[in-house]
Amino acid sequence: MSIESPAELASSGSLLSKLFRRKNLDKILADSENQEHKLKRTLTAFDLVIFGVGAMIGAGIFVLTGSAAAGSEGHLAAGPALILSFVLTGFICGFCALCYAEFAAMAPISGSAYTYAFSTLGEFIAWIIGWALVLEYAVGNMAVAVGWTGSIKAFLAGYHIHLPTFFTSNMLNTVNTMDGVDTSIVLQKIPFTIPFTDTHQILLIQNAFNLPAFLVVMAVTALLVFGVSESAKTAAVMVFTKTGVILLFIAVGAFFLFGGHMELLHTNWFKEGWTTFAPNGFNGILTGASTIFFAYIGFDAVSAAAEETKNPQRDIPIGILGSLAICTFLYMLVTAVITGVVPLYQINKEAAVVSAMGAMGFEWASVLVSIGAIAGLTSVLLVLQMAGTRIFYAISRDGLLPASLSKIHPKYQTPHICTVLVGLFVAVGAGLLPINLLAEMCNIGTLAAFIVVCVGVAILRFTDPDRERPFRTPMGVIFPIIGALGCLFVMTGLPLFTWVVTGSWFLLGMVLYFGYGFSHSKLNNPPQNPTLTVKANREELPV
Ligand code: ALA
Repeated sequence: MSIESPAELASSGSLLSKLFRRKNLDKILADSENQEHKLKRTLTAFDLVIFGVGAMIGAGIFVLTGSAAAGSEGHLAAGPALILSFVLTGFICGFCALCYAEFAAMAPISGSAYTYAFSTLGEFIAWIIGWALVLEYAVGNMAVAVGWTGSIKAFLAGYHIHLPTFFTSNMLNTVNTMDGVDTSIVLQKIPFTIPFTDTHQILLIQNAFNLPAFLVVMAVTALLVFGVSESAKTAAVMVFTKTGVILLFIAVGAFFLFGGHMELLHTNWFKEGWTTFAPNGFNGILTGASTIFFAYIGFDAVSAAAEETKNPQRDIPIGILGSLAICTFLYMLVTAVITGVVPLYQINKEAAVVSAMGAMGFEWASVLVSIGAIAGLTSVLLVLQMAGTRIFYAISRDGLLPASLSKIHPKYQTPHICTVLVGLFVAVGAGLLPINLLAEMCNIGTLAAFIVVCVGVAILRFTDPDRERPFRTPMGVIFPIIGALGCLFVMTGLPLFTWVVTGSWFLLGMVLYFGYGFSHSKLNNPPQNPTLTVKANREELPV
């Protein structure tokens, strides 16, 4: 593989060569081994599976399953065939997971897709992917926080406590005029049709702010500023709680469905056949797949722990593929229970799992499931928020964002400035924007990152064939290509409106890169004395 040194790059000068300047993979690996505060290798394969499950089970399954199965503004209902959407997305993610596993085992370093892209496809693509990952982690977390409020509301509703809409709803909402709108809460109605979506949609500005979502994000931010090990312990407890309630939900559902309550079912789709099972055929399944893709987001975060893993070459592939397999299986069963026990039109789009439990008449279990959902969403908030700040940190360390973002707090040893900034951004977004738009924007960002990882793995097979690959995606470059095409395919199921909003995000990214990153990149300013600068650059996180 021909890798240019920073000095060569700086002197080569042309715009194109600067845009595609690459970091040397061997140098990144050597730096990570030699750094003063080397990360401790303590994690096992089991820990990584827990980590992956912790990052995945959240708003996707607890909340979005509802709107994906029953349909929402501009989205076709998948119906019970949402089970197949999970299989489809699970397979596509599986191909991408193999690529992540190959990359992470080959280069067990932090920074995930951003770092992989920097060493294979060059700085410009790495920046785009870094920017896409911010979309994945920060905007994804806004969606999770909105889902968190939904779960709190469902929990309190169990005790007949109903919180006022003006501080539990988002300021911006897309609603379908066909659904009837509660005009009492609408202060300003923008009477225009959102272009590109169905003609009955309107965008509303309500006199509302999602305060619980805002507060929970700020609490998570504080936890992350004060210490990562505390956050990890908190997340582990929450992972066990949420997995436990998911298993409880499936067990109660199986008892309900097969234990003599079949006559109670409203949507007995396994008796009535395909039209009830898949009300909108394949289109519904595809739309469902693009929405619930959100539920799979997080397995890639396992690769971020590569530098802290005892035997990364073996354990990272197990962690990524194991957590993906477990979640796919659980998601299919949960969807079967929800759509088996609740009629499509009655599925609660704010808290699908919790209210399905209530529909089965097990009040005590319903309370437990709400607690599990709240714990589950909180752990996702923690993991994604941490991953998001680490990406910002890595980008700023490379000079593409201001250096102050990678400053470490002297006492808490965490990147406090970028943690607080990301926290504020996420908290305000969670207070203002609707969950579906947020989740779909997050999906586009993640799908883009997945595509780059697949393409990167394929490219490296040709440009660097002799590098040791402790884990190899089988069948040459076929799986990476299928993974990349699969992601493109899922992307096509997302509404055009989401594309336009996401496009604006990337435009902002371009402005930042050409306005700042391009000229401040560390590769642009190669060290005069490399030894000294490597030391200066070692402002690494001790986590
Ligand atoms: N997969 C995570 C969730 O569903 C992001 O909340």
